[in-house]
Amino acid sequence: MTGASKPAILIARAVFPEVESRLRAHFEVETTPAGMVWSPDELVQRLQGKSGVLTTGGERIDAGLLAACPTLRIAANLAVGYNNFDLAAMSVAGVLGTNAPDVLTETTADFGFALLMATARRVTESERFLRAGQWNQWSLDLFAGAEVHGTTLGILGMGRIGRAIARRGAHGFGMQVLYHNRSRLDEASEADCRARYVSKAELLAQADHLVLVLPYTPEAHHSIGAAEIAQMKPSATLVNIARGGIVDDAALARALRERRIAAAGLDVFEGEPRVHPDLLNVPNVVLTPHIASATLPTRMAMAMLAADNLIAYLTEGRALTPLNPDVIKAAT
Ligand code: 8YV
Repeated sequence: MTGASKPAILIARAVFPEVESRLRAHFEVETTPAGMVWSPDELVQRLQGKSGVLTTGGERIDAGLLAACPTLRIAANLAVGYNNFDLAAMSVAGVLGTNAPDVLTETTADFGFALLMATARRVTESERFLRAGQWNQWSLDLFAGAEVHGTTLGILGMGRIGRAIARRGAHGFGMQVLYHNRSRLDEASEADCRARYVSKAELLAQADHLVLVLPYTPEAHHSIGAAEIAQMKPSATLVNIARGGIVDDAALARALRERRIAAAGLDVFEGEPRVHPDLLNVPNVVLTPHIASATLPTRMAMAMLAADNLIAYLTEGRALTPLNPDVIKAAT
């Protein structure tokens, strides 16, 4: 393939050099400097004449952008979640969307458990105490936290990551696992992760540790707010590795301050990278900057999958993980 005949693509956030090289073998590539985040208008400008774009969850592909970027044929998301895509508008515009499932499942579940453990056992709160030079006395209940092994793990949203967390809880920590999901798992899957389906009300009431792993949709907005927190045990912890907006962050900060639940661990936030200021001022919350999938091998696999989707679609008209395959059918 000669340089002139290569399709043009944009990598909308800096990726690893190996991923860029793979893409350069097939495309005229415009990259984005490390640390740079394009505004929606800048993104539209950068996409002029481009056939494809590699996005992260931070770039919104909606009807306005699609109308202004008529050459675009595919947006490949470097994330399993794709609430930054208006898929219906993409299908109407004939633009394929792809995501990056599976390659991050186990790593993200590891982190869900890390955050659960850190939250229950007050890891960051006690570290702050030590670093501040306050460890000059000891008491029997110093940073006494919540038990994890043998307790009840609640999981809201039972996709691949939810099931991987359930397996860790059941097989590794002897936890009783309850879950609630839009649809119930089949018997074999329930047996594999030793999880029992319950109503959302029962999940809230029974869980000692509640982990949120559901995808963000408008219906999922504020799935956990003041009313839901009020149904939880005062000793419970809440972990959100799903998406900002699923939890009402202001209501959660209030509940944490008033000790309506024991503690929370949050990797995702409404309006991130901004964090609700009230969350920064309560001690019983562990806060991390959306890093659940962040190990180098996993981030590399996610970026390579996004790259391979761009290559497969723009050179062969197929995709590895299409979200709106109707677009492929319509194009052939
Ligand atoms: C991403 C995520 O790292 O895959 C997802 O849905 O939330 C994370 O793993 C993040 O969205 C950057 O694209």
